[in-house]
Amino acid sequence: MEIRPHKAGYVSIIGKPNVGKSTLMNAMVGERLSIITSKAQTTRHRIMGILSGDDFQIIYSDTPGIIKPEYELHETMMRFVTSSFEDSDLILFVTDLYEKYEGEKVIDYLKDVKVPVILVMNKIDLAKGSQAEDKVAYWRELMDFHDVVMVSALENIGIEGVFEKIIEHLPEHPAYFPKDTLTDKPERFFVDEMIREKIFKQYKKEIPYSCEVVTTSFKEDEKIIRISADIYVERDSQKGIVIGHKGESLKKVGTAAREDLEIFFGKKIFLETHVKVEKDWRKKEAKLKRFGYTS
Ligand code: GDP
Ligand code: MG
Ligand code: K
Repeated sequence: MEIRPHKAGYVSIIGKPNVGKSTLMNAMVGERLSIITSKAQTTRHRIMGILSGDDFQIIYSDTPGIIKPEYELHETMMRFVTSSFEDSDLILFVTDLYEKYEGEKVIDYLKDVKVPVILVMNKIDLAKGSQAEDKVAYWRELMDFHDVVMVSALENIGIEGVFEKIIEHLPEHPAYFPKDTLTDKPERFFVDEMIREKIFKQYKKEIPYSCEVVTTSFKEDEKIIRISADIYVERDSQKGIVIGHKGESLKKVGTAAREDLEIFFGKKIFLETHVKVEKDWRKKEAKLKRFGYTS
């Protein structure tokens, strides 16, 4: 048997809101690791899903999408998008049947990046006639992509093909993370994301973007799962808003999250949330700690 060299790298999933980036990442990683909601741009952070095998490790990041600078631009978000271009080893540029023909703007960014870019045409389950092929032809006119794949992230069509292309274009490199990194505590990761999703539904404007959720305890008994989570905000004023009058806003978030978690885990959930005010670096440290990277 041929021995393949170990490959590893960071794969950025980019594209406009609602083209299906989160759905695609989840289809590839096989777990619901990032927020999927019809509300655009809920992903502030680089959310990583890590997929490891004997001879590969793919580290996915799900970005907030390419946003026009004049449209609802949060400077930090744009910086984040750009930095994820620069950090990655491979870019999956996701588009769908419905993205308007104005690709030139995106291509300006993509032409400058030095890593391979794979075009992923998503939602082919909805394609009529040669719609998907026509769209692909349009994009290929604009840029010479390293590869093109047509998929339906929702219907799980073509996902294996994306995976093969990723492996093909990834650099030879040892694993970046221990191979059991996310299989270690996927439940906590999932709880974080679920609470974050409810925060996005509950609060307006910048509040969701200032929140970070860290599940601090997850104890599963035969009949009930007891979960504690900290919600970090940056300022006292935000803490007040998150908690709400007589705690009602936070209660709504907790109830909505609990209901979905009960469906997901198929068990009764006891969910406790605490709101904490911490500076940015503290939140990052808390995240890292949870994955065991700092002492
Ligand atoms: P993102 O904003 O790019 O992360 O997009 P999402 O993954 O949140 O998906 C946006 C919407 O498109 C959701 O309602 C998904 O269910 C839907 N969607 C994603 N992929 C597909 C697909 O392959 N086919 C269809 N029909 N819908 C999809
Ligand atoms: Mg998304
Ligand atoms: K997302």
